[in-house]
Amino acid sequence: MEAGAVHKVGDSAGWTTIGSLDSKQWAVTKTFQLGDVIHFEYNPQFHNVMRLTHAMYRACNTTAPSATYTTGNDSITITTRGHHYFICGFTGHCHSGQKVDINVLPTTTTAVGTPSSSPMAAPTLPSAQSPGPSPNTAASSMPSITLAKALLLALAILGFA
Ligand SMILES: [Cu+2]
Repeated sequence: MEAGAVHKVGDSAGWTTIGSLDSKQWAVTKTFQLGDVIHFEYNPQFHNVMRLTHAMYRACNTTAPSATYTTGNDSITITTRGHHYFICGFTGHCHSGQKVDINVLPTTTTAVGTPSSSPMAAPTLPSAQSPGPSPNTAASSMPSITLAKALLLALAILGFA
């Protein structure tokens, strides 16, 4: 198996309550695949890592984690698809946003003995062709044009203020 990418949670800030809003944003901007490593770096005196179910993650319920990591330098390899929920188990930290949702998308890029390595990874879009613009579309799109004009006008006013 290919060595997966290593994702350091929170990037340079690490796993912390400081800038925790970025922690959620951090996960959103990443693409996770099977075999990738989620790396948590933190001060174990102040933080830990708990793996939870979705319900417990949402509630910041730390009573029965699936796993707990406490070294301050934890690497967790993702071996299953779907969501992986991690929080800090220290009181209040999860509630203040020290939680992360690692979503491994169901991409089929596992190169297990595929002879033809054609790049077929492109998503197949449903070929739902609309039957051409009807005369009604022009009329129905009028309000949005007016709205766009109003928005542009508002922006222009703001720009000149
Ligand atoms: Cu913490």
